[in-house]
Amino acid sequence: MGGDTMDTVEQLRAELLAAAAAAADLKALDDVRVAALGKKGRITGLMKGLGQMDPDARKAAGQALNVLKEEVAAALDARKNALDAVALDARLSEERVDVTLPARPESLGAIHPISQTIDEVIAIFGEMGFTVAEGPDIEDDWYNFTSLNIPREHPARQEHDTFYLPNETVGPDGVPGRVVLRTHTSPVQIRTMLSNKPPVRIIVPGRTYRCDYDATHSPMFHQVEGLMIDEKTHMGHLKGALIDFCRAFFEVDDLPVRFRPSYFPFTEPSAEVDIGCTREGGQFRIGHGDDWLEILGCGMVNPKVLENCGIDPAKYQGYAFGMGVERLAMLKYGIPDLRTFFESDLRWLRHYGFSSLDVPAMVGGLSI
Ligand code: 2NM
Repeated sequence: MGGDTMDTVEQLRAELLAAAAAAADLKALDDVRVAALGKKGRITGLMKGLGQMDPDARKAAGQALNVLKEEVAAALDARKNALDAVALDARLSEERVDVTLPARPESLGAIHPISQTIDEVIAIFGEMGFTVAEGPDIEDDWYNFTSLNIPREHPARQEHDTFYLPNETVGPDGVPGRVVLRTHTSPVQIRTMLSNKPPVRIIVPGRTYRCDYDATHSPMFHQVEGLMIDEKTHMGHLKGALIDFCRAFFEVDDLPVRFRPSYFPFTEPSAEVDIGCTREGGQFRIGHGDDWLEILGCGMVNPKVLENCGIDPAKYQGYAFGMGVERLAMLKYGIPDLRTFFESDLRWLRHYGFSSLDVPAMVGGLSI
């Protein structure tokens, strides 16, 4: 029996190692394992037979079977590792993703021209050292009107121009007033002056609200306003910054810019800024010609406004300006109708929208 067992072990070794190496998949490999080492497996069966042997033969056969068992287990392990590696390779190549490819079947989503225009204005003034400030859309009468030297009788305060809310508050001046949807972003400048010492250099983009709706007015629209305050700030700084802005925004180096005297309660003196254009029928071309297009308002901050914000007008002066974002976007991007900005028409958005990768920056020109 001893010699028989040894022959059997040799034969079984050759057979099982070949079967393990040939197993084509994990299921076949497991069948080999069960057939060799399972409860009714062939090695297990031989081991069960050891009990019937005489002691010497049992020792030799037992050792041989243990070695065989180890060898077969090792061969099964090795084959399993090889099959696992092949399966992993197959899965990795099947699930391969090239993250550098553009989204397919087409890129979805676009930056709204209002957002694009605001980002462009921020990029230009950012280069000049302005930082962005924001504030609430719902304001108190004092921040929206009183602090800005807008008198009680001023038409802007009238019911039909301003969205008044039912609530009442008492302003820092102790006078009760209504809560409003801000009619300009200027209350953010007021809040910034109240909580920061000069120098102040901020740009304030945001939604604004006026009770007005026709082809050129939307009840919600966007403004960007700016404020610069320091000890020796003067009208020359205002002119330089705004001329540079106009030329950068419209990307015309020699764009004609003119300052026309005007009036705002919050600035003194005040001006409106026109840029050169030619009118061809209903259309116009910005940059050349003998016609003018108004694009922003500005002025030196009224000393009364500085005083209202705790800033000494004998020590500090400042300039401020404001512009309508929809108007800027319409002029720059040839959008003919204001109302289309807010219709959420997908065809319009795809046509006038911008790539999210096309981030406005002054380096390399504003638009690429
Ligand atoms: C404009 C035109 C002129 C302006 C003034 C101020 C403040 F708060 F400093 F007084 N902020 N914005 C201003 C001045 C706004 O928009 C057409």
